[in-house]
Amino acid sequence: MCRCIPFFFAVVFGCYSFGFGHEKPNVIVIMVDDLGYGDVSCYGAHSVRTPQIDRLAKTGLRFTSGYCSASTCTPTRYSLLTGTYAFRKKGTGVAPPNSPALIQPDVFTLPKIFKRAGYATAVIGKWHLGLGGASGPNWNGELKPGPLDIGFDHSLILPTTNDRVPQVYVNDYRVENLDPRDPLWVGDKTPSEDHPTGVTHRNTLKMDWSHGHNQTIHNGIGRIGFYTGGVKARFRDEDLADRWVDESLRWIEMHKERPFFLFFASHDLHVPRMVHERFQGKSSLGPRGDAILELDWSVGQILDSLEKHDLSEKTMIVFCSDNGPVLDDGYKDEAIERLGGHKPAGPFRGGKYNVFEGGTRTPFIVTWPEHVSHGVSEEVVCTIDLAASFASLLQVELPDDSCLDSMNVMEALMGKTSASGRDFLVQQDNGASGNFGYREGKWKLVRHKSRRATNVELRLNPTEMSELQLFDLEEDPNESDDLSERFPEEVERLNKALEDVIEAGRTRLVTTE
Ligand code: NG6
Ligand code: CA
Repeated sequence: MCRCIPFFFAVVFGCYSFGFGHEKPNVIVIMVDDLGYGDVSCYGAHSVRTPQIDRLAKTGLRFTSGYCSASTCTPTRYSLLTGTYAFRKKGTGVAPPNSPALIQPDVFTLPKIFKRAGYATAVIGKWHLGLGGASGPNWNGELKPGPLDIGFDHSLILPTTNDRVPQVYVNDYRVENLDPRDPLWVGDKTPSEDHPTGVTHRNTLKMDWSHGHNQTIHNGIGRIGFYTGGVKARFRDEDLADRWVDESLRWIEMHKERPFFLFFASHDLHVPRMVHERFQGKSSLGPRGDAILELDWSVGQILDSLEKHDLSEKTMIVFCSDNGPVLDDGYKDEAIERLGGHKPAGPFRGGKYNVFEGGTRTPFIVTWPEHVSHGVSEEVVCTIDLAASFASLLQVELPDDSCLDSMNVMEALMGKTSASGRDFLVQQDNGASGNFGYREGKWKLVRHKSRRATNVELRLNPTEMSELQLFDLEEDPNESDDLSERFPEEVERLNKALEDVIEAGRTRLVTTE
């Protein structure tokens, strides 16, 4: 990794391009929900096997320093699609059920890059980036703006999360199967005193809650938020993975003759981990492990369909997670009790919600037979970089005022021997805390403005933190030996570099020819 060039002095010369000695590849980004670095067997898991994800690793490049940009869902997805750090835009923390669209139609996005290059584009799975104008989603009408207004030709989405109301699919602009005689109402206050909730009807639940998740009940599970109506439109949690796969296979087949970009956003392993009956009880880890098996199956289905249509050689796949692992995330699903020796974050400390490595360092695999090297890469790459990297691959010029923090790491993603990944990396949590991780080479600055962090030992109780800590990731990947007192000048330098990134408003430099 090239470590010595501070970003503000670096000069970017034009776009890297492969000169199109190949056809434009189809691109599938598989972004998993809450999957940890150590949750798949090709990254060291033994308690659960993931043969299909391993199949990706065998035919592609497995990154050991692949990151998502935040340790919760909404900010990672925001920065994946916009190429801009979520901390630069207020209100991009975990989006509530009635969140308006967080990415406006005038923003230049990852799917728009593909559209400019002539691709068909779709998002299938979890969205969690809000829908509708400033007053929020019009659940009974057109859910606009939404994915179709920021570059996707087609969307079949879970609007927020499977634990947030409503449990419906949004197909393009509308709630699917919504009967106008039974309108959908969604709110954050109970609609009536006798509305059954996870508190009043706790004894009827098929999966009990441990914290939160005790408002409207659907499918025997208490949720975050309240809703009524839309009964015909509601899904069964058990069927979500099948639906994402069916829709993806259908869409891939429909577009097999032209380049396509599919954002496959699995809801697995997010709570409630209510997998299809055929996966229930199939892992030793309880529902969380079963969800890993369901995810692995989903990946296998996509790979099989590419093979069936003779598309494997023509398709580049990026596999990653949206944030690190969490065990009990609000339901009593035995994730802690049945953990045994399984290490969801692999060798790293922390997970979802915090800025230790476990929060954002994720499984990250890139495949494109004959173009991407096979093996393991230690280069630092991040989901926020996909925008500039694919723009470069496809020779699409990025408007100067777009994708403000996306770096072109396409050569590193392809495993070119001389290629470097990022010189520096910013890790954020949900956004409002002022907590950041900042990695430069082996050094990692951990800044806790809030003086506390949660889920540090994969338990949700808050842990007190000193404001600035320094770790040597080569010697101490687990971030357990704080070196800040020994190397105060490094702390100062890195903290200043982090401040500069925040203050500068952007880190992608305007291209100079
Ligand atoms: C939290 C939820 C958690 C999960 C998370 C978002 C509670 C107590 N916890 O507020 O269960 O939904 O938000 O997860 O409600 S994410 O992966 O979409 O970011
Ligand atoms: Ca997530």
